[in-house]
Amino acid sequence: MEEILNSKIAQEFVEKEDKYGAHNYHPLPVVLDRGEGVFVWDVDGKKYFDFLSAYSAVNQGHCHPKIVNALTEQAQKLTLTSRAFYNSTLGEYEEFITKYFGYDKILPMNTGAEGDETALKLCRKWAYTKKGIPENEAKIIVCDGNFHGRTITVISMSTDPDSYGGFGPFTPGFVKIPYNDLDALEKELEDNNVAGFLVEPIQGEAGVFVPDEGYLKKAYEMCKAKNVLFIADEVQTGIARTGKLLACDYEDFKPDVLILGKALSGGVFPISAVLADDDIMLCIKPGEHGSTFGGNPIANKVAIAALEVVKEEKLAENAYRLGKIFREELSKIKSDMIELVRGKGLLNAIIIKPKNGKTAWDVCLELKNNGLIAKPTHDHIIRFAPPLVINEEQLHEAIGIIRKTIEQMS
Ligand code: IF1
Repeated sequence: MEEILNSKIAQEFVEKEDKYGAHNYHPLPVVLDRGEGVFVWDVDGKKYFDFLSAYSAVNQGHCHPKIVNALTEQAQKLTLTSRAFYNSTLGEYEEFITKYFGYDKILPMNTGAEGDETALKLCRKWAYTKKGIPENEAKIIVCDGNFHGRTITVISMSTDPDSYGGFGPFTPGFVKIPYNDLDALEKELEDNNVAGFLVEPIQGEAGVFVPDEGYLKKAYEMCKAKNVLFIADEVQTGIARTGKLLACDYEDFKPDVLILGKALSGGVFPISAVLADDDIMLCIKPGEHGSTFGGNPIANKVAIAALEVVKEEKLAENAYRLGKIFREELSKIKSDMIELVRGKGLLNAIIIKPKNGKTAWDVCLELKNNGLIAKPTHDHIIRFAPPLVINEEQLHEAIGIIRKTIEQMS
């Protein structure tokens, strides 16, 4: 366990987590206590730029007043009814979000993984009831390097040993192809038992892997030609993160099934959603799927507020404009530690070439000491994803911290 430099207070928090909590994470040695907008403070009162945004769940900024108010108001009225009964907030939310994204219906869930699981079940059900694939023969194509969550079926699709190692046996029915490879997709689509293609528009965990221009639209067209559902996992890339409301919007097509999570709540509550039109969504009949908290009154009100903030504060436009500045400025940093800068909107990453034995982790430790927190994905990539409410002055200050840190270490 890493020492927390010069802080006995923080050390006590770390030791308690270590003693009483599962060791399923290796956090950066910082103990966060408060958040507001683009900033977080640790237990010693030190202020940081948050350049992870809880893996793009806090796009609207920490503790956004409008979203927190929606949470607290509803929490004092009615928190949970289960779906055994109707409630006075669900229809309002369902109408709001389906019109917001342009779909007939939503199936409300809680975590991103549940959103992906729901989409997989929906796709299989559609395959058997509408496409006529023989029962239990449906196949779903996924991409190498994918990340869709941590449940057993979802890791059954994974190609990352850290995600699936030691958790078998795995759910069958998945076909893996290289990401950003239309020839490989075309070949697999020849199989009449293929029901769907599940893909992240940009692979976040893989290190902000942006596919070629036109890849997504062409893949969508190829799926349509073979009566295969295009399922977009926008849990991380959605809700304005990449400079458009959805990353798929860059290529102007509408996924058959859309999966949302994370910033759907602005980071104040676990909320996910699957959206689809009636011919797909109505394949699931009453009693065939659900969850205790799915579509709960707090989530419904929080999600409406979180989505209103995205439009009211023009977060997609801000992410688009500031993302260009961020990549331009980072590309100017003179250091052979930076191999590459890539991303879209305010979902970016730098590929670090280790120097003097220093890795991406060491860079993140130095960034923390200089007032900016981010976390490496894999050993050599640092993802930079600040809240989308960041302004240009704050962005330049943060870039200054990154530049100073990299130059110090080079
Ligand atoms: C962890 C990664 C990011 C996701 C996409 C579904 C989910 C995620 C595209 C599942 C979740 C989180 C999970 C979190 C770290 C983080 C992550 F590094 F794991 F891959 F963001 F890149 N689809 N991603 O990115 O959503 O069930 O977590 O609500 O597991 O450590 P969830």
